[in-house]
Amino acid sequence: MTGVTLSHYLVDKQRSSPLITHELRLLIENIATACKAIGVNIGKGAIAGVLGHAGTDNVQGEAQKKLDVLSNDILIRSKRANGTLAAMASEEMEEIYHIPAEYPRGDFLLLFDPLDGSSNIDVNISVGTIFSVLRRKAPKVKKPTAEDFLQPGTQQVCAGYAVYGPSTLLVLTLGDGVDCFTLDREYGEFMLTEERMQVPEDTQEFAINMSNQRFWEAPVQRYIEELLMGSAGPREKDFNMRWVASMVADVHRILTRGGVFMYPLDSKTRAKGGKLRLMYEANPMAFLVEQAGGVATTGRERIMGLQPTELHQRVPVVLGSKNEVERVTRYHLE
Ligand code: P6P
Repeated sequence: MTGVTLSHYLVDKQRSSPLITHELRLLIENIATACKAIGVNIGKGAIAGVLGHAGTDNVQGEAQKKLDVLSNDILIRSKRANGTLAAMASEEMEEIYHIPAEYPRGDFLLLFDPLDGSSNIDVNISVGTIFSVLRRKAPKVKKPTAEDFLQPGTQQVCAGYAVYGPSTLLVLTLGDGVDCFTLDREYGEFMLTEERMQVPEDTQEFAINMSNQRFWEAPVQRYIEELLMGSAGPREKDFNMRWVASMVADVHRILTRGGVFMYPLDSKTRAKGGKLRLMYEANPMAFLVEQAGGVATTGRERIMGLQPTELHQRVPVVLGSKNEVERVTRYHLE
């Protein structure tokens, strides 16, 4: 086996940056191990009897898939004893998860969407795990509360995702660029396969759920209409559309070849503040996209600058190629 493993990469990072402590390195390796286990279960699919609904709903009121619950359990069980975390929060759990008294507590707060895009699971389309790491601000002696998690995205010390597709990839930022690892299934190691991913500033590819068109606000109507007019319209070039309905898959495509991803505020989601969740979808993805030279806004303001008000709050998301996201944001502000 030649190449740089995730562990080797993290040791090098720790050597060059005091910000990467032993605990953070341990946490990231732990997350990677959990993602490997999630990937194994996804890969087995029907054979392991893990497809279909769990028969329960999550805090969002969405029907949970068996793999949603299983992925959440894997992440919780694999992290609670490693001494790096003060607490955890998940899309699948209403309340934060406190580290049981028998285990040591650490200074980090871990947030995750254990299986994003799980509606695609039963039709064998790529899904992913999204995670975000914050440093706890309150003194260690105090029992963690949900308020400890309510920090702006700029406070993230690490963010990333695993995408379970033709390959299982782990894409990671520690605040110094975005690097990609491919799982070598033979050795069970994540191998460094792409360094310093960059989002091209321009693109001819957009991602949005067009079935919501009649609910969009005027700036989004205008922007998409111009794209659809192609070379005959004001943009004077043709555009292509992709919508996987799995944010991890769409964002990975954008980190790889550019594009603009939009889940904007619309009349259907306005009352809830949007569709996607700030703490464990929008913020980690915004961190990755910005670290790769892209831009991530709500359509009106920088996502990572938002002061969260509740753990499961939702926000509109417009992210990807700088010049396109800035154009969408400009239309909103005109
Ligand atoms: P829609 C998946 O449920 C998710 O949270 C994101 O991964 C994805 O981008 C979006 O929702 C898809 O939403 O309305 O197209 O099903």
